[in-house]
Amino acid sequence: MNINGSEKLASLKNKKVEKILDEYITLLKPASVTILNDSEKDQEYIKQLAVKNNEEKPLKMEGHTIHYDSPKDQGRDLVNTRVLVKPGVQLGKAIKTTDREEGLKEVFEIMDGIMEGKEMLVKFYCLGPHNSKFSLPAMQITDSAYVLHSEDILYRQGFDMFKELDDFFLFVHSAGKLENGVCVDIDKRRVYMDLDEERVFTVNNQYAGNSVGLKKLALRLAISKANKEDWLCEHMFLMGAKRKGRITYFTGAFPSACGKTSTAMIPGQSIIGDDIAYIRPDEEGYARGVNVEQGIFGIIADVNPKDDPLIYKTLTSPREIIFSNVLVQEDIPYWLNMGKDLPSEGTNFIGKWKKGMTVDGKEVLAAHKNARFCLRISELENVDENLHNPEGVRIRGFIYGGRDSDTNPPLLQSLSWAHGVYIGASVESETTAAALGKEGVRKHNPMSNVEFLVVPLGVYIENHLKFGEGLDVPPLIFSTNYFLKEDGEFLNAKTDKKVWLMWMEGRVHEEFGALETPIGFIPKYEDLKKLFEMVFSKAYTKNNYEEQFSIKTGKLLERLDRIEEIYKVEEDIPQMFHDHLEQQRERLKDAQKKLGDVISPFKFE
Ligand code: OXD
Ligand code: MN
Repeated sequence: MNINGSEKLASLKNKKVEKILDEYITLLKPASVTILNDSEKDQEYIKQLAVKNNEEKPLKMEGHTIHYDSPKDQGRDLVNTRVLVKPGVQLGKAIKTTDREEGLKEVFEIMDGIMEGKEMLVKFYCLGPHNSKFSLPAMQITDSAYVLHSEDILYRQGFDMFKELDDFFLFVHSAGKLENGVCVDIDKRRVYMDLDEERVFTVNNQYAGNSVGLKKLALRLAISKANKEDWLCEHMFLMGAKRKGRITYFTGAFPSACGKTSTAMIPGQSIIGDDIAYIRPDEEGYARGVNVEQGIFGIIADVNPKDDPLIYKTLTSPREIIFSNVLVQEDIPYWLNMGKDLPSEGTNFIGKWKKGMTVDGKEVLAAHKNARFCLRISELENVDENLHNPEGVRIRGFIYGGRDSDTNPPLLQSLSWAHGVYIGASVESETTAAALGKEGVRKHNPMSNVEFLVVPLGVYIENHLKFGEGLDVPPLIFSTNYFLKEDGEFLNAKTDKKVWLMWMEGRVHEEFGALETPIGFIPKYEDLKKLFEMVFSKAYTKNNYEEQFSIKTGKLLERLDRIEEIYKVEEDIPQMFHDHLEQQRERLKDAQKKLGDVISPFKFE
């Protein structure tokens, strides 16, 4: 077999890498193999290959390209993504598993010869900043230049880390058969995680949530590792909140498409990451975190000059960006709710598109709701100076967001770390387009991480409890809900999240008081009034406050029952979790009896 770049391989002197290559060359049977290092030249090679292979097409603006996924591969595959487990291993109801031996046999059969006639690409990356206790090395094998181009944007290069190293994550991917640069054998799509060997096999897909090893696949391997080693690997953004000339770092876990990227991008603040954080204790007893990534694979729908001015500006100027599954006309990309009229025809993920077109009786929108952009965080004006700091940053607050139209108030602070873990473990969200399946269904999503959990929920919750208890200054825990409605209308403007963030920042520095309710602390009216005035020069009325922050005991009790039902069938949930649930129920029932079903926040003064 002719290996391009064999001298690079030799320079690594890595027996394990060489063995892996032999093994997968034999299995995948590529026509050629190319080993890539961190050089500009190799990155340029990949960019050009993605275009040559038709997986990307250049757009009008310099550096912009468009990639399309199959109409059936527009989100993460929840059915065929599985953890391989040995006989007798139980991971609980939330996690899809397959017997390890059977799964390996199946996926190796699908992968046998899948790269015939194709070029196998091999590259090395670093999850987390370089030279840091957070760094985890990862090796990627793929036949998709789009996957490697995405990884070159989203992750730090890691070739040098592999010199004689034998502990790393491995991702083996093939897009399978392509037509017009798009993979076609979707019915044979598989994403199988082999935790024992810290490797993932993913095949017959291109949507980055399924194909890009270092993203959601590495997230799962790292969750397994973190839970064995007592640190946290979370589906969280990491950002700096700026107030009074200081900067305070927050992480936030939101289910997909629930305002996570736009929270991380709140104007006037700084961003470290929008999706995945590793968090470890530091010597002074604080939590420290890093962004695992260095780029954003963000949802592009709704990015418009009014709601997300910074991202919009970045997306509409020349720089390296991969757009996916948007509408293109005359080499210009268009997406849903971008703040201007869209053309009535063009090309999108189904091919040639015209307004009003239907497929299987359903109208096809101009662009997919889960269409994405992929760019480096360093391209953003609000990039935080600590993006690559090997020490990470001190995290003072965790934010858990959900998507809930009728129950939770927009903002809440937990009564304690353990109560915060209970809040995080009870996140519910109405489903969106980021995962395949029906939209708008209320789903339990603990720490917004449920789709990536590979350890039993009980172990995961226990690890959170222990993590906070081990800190001298644990992060405060908050929850937000941007989606509260009354008579079908949202009760908050999209931009209100900036006020919530300023309040959380003030709470960290003990500058605002709060009202204690049965479900946690809520802001005082006067503080919000001042913040709305200061941040937006906007009047915030008592009526606004009352509508948004009333405690709906009946609905909250119903929600609590739903959560209890779910946890009843999970094994080994820490007693402390059940205690918090029971205490919250008692507090709610008490308040309901004394103050009524829907309680004005002013009653808690
Ligand atoms: C993502 C997701 O793409 O969570 O970040 O789906
Ligand atoms: Mn995500």
